[in-house]
This record gives sequence, structure tokens and C-alpha cells, in this order.
Amino acid sequence: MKKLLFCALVSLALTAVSCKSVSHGYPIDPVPFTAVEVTDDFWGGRLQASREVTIPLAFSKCEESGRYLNFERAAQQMHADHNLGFKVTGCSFDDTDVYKTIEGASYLLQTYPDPALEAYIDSVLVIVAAAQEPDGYLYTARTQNPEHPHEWAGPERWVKVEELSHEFYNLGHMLEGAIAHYQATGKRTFLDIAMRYADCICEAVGPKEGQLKLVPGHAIAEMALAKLYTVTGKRKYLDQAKFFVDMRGRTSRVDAYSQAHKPLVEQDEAVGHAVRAGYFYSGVADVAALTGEQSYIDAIDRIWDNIVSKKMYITGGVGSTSSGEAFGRNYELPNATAYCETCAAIANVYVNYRMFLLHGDSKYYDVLERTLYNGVLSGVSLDGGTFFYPNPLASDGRHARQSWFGCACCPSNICRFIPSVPGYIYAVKDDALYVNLYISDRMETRVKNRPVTVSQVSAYPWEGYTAICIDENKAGSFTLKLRIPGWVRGQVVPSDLYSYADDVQTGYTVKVNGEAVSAELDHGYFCITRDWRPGDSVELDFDMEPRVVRAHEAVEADRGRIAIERGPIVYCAEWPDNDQPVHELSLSAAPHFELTRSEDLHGIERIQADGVSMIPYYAWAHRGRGEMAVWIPVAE
Ligand code: FUB
Ligand code: ZN
Repeated sequence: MKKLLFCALVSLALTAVSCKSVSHGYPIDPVPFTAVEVTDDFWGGRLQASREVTIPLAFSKCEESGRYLNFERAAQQMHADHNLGFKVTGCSFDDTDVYKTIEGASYLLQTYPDPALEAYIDSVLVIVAAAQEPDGYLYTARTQNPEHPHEWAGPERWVKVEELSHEFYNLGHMLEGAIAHYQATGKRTFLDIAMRYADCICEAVGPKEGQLKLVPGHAIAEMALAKLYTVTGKRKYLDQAKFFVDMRGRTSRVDAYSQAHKPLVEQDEAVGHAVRAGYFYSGVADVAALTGEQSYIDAIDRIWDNIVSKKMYITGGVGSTSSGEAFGRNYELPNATAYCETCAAIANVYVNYRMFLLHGDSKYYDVLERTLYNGVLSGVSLDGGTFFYPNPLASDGRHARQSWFGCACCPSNICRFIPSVPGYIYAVKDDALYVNLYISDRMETRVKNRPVTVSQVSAYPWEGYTAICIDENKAGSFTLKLRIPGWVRGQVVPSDLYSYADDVQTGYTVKVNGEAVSAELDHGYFCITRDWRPGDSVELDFDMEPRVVRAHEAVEADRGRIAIERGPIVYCAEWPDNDQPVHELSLSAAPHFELTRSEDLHGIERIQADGVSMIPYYAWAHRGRGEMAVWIPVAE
């Protein structure tokens, strides 16, 4: 109730200060995390860790590592009449860790109002505001010492923005953080700062005569400017985002690293730096949704196809090589050296979410769910206090999570991503309510513009049982679209990159008010149209069996090996659970499985297969350094 009252107040506040917000343009409406209260054990634990550990830790790291000091020095230098000689250290985008942590904290504030946290953010924003130059430019890596800025920044504004200065990247994260803060608190402090920097860039860079023709060396401004347009209704921000997309491959920077090897509309393969790529394709989707630019959609359709059929790990991780933190060649998916940056997995969620919003097919959520439960979750420890940057699929014992990094993009991305998970559960289109993820929660939305409240109780990800209850319905007849995951329908991924190599037949049942119902699936959704009454219930039961997976023959690293998964969870063998060294383990082609529920590692389902003991991949590296493998050789 408290939460509802809070949301009502926030929405009132938003109406009061709102610029003219406009539609996101997608045919499907997201149900924002503000409308979803998670009551789930599994995700509740993750949100709690985020609130109690990850975000406080990130703020304290920003403090102790000099991230705040950078802003303070920039302000000092601006008001000095001589060069104060500050040495600019760290990465040129260190400011973004502050913005990203504020973004995550803002999401949390919506669900868990916390005046102390809000006041802390206010105090940080005072420091941030003071570092902004009079024309809106806000980039401490230069302002601290314009004569000797960060070596990646170049001697003048923008001269290295297509390389490593990250001046536009900083804008992107600033806007994402500022919009979240505005939406959570109704305060314009951060939004005004970020809009002034956006205006500064829109003035300097663009298609008009006299403006610079430049694109971001690292994408994210595209997504953020498109979002700023939807929040403010100011068309120039959408135009700027579109300019950045259109100009890719048409400026002086022409290379695959930043997806600028050719114009977007000629691209059909995911290449280059994997985080840049995922953010770019997401920005393309946002701009396409808002402008109706079909050639953009065709391009990202082709690129998505390339990723899921040739460049994605079974964990949903992407970016196979550390060289350039990049996508490798088709089918180049090594395990021990897999880069799979945590940020790239998050970007893969962003891409698949947007592809769903464009096309309404559950296959995108199959990829999203796989990435969420495996590639993303492995990036943060169960207690929320340590992080992986790369997420390999095999280890000889050299890997361990760390509490922070010099380049801290991954921890600060975890800060903003985990609290946003409730926003991925539902979506609405016309008279249809999509249920895309099975997570216990209570949700309020509008279908046919009338209030609908639904609650979910799910045993996911350990059991396939979920009950959905209609608590309130003022919309009359509408369609519940229940996603039937690919793994229940015998499809590992929506391509032939991975397939089940066992003779297990899984199925599912759906009941309405206790009565079994059947339906043809529509794009992967089980659809039930009905004049729903309060108290109506739907029960879903998916068979959740351990499954044997093989990779496409062209994936050299997985030849002669199998991986085990159950439901949305990919398993691995790790050293503490096995008597033999992990690299000596093998499985028969049709292993005999036994399941054990265990309370350790925050509660997991263990799998024993032919004497090999396996745990969920996301839970590895919590018991010291040692060997781990996802793909296990098949014994001759
Ligand atoms: O360049 C900003 C971030 O730093 C990238 O997204 C990460 O891959 C890391 O290089
Ligand atoms: Zn990262």
C-alpha cells in the first residue's frame, strides 16, 4: 500500500513537472518496474543484495577511488585563474560509474523509498553540477586540466570522441541515470544537468553546416537520447540519436571495433567490441521504433540472427575474444578464453528486449532469459559484493570475482541492471497482457487503458510451476499471453547453434481455475482470452528435466562435449564438488541424472550425472579458486 501511495505521488509529481512525454514508439508497451513488486525468493534475494551490498559498495568505491574527487577538481579548476596541475588518472569514463550507480539507486528508490539514500544522491549531484562548464560540457577528464587532459581525451573537445574519449558515452550514461532519477523522485536536478550537456553536444555535432560530423566511439548516447525524447517530447534529441545511427560508417572513423566498418543498413554480422555493439543495436531499435525506419529493423534482424546462430555462448554471453573485447568469427566460441564481459551480457538483454518489443515473438525472450539467469548473473556474486568482468565457460583456477576494477564498467552496470529486472516480466499490447518471465510478484498495469492487477507465485527457476492470479480487472475480456519457454518446447536457442541431444520429451500443462485448457501457440505464447474475474487463476506447469545439449559441429571448442541444463539454468562442474580434477571428468552421452536441493550457495538444485557433480553456472567461484567447466567431454 505504501508503495502504491508512493507511486501515485510520484506520478502526480511527474505530471506537475513533466515536459511533454511521448510514446516510445514500440508496438508493445513495457510494464515498467515501477508497476511490479517482486515477492520472489530468488530475485528478492538479488534485489536485497543490490540494495544492501552492491549499490552502497559502488558509492563507497566512487568515493575512495577518486571518482567524486574528479568532479570536485573540475569545479576547482574552472574557478581558478591558473592551471592547478591536476593529473588526470583512471579511465576517461570514470564519471559514468557515478551516473550508473545513481541510476541503480533511483530504480531502488521507486520500490524502497529511502530518504537517506535520496539525500546522499542529492549531495553527489551538488558535486556533479559544480563540474559542469558554463555551456553545459561535463567531462571531468578534460575540465580538471584542459591543458593536459586525459590521454584518451585529445587536446580539444570531441577530437577523440570516435576513439576513446567517451565524451558521448558519458552523456549516454548521464542521461540514463538522470532520467531514472527524475522518474523515481520527480526532481529535475540531474535531468537538468544532463539536458544541458545533451544540448551542448546537439549544438556542436550534427548535420547542419558548421557542425561536426562525428559519431560516438562507444554507443549508448543513441539509446539515451531516444529515451530523452520520449521523456521531454523534444524532437531534437531523437534527431540527434538518428544522426548518430545514420552516420555510422560515414565519418572519418571506419572500423569494425565500433560497428562503423560500413553504414548500418549494409551490416549483417555482429562485429567489434561486444558492449559497443549491443548498445548500438539497442539504440538502433529505439530509433527505429520512434521513426518507423524499416531498413534499421531489417539490419538488426539480420545481426540478431547472426548472433544467435553463430556468436552466442550457451550462457547467453557474447564477445568471445579479449582482443578488442569483441565478437569473434562465426562459431569461434572458445571456453577458457571466452571473454563474455558482464556488460556485454547486459547489452544482450537490452537487444533481445527491444527485439521482443518490435516483433512480439517469444524467441527473443528465450535468449533474454538464458542470458539473464546465466551470462548476467555469473557477473555478480550471490552476496552482491564481488564481480566478474569476463565470464569464461571453463577455468583452470585463475579466475576470481573482485570487489571493483580500475575500469569498473561491469560492477556499475550490475548496479543499474539488477534493480531494473522487475521491468522485464510483463508487457502489454492492445487487449493482450504478456507474461514473459516467471518471477513471483504483484503487478498493476492498464490493459485497454483500464486497470488490471495480477499476482504471480512461481517456483522458478528450480521448478516449472507458476500460479497467476487475477486480482483486479476493469478491462473486461483480454488475452493473457503466457510465454512457453523454448527449453520446454525442445529448442535450446532459436537457431541450430545448440540442440538437445537426448530423447527426453518435455511438455507443459495450463489450467484455468483448476481446469486443463489447450491452445495452439502463437509466436511461442499460450493465449487465453477471457472475461477475467478477480480470483481467476491460471496454473502453468513446465516439465523441468536435466537436458543434454550439444553445440553445432562448427564450434570447435565444444566438439565431443556436452553441456547440461535444466529449465533456464546452465550447469557447470566445479572443483569443490568433484573428487577428480574437473579437466579429467567425463560424461556418457546419455547420463543418468539425480537432483538434490541444497541450501548452500543461497539455495540451488544440484545435479549429479554419472558421478559428476554439477551446480548452476552462475553460482561458481564462490568457494575459492579452482577448476570449472560447462562443456564436459563425452566418454568414448
Ligand atoms: O569503454 C567503456 C567500457 O569499458 C566498455 O563498455 C567496456 O568493455 C570497457 O572497455
Ligand atoms: Zn563491463
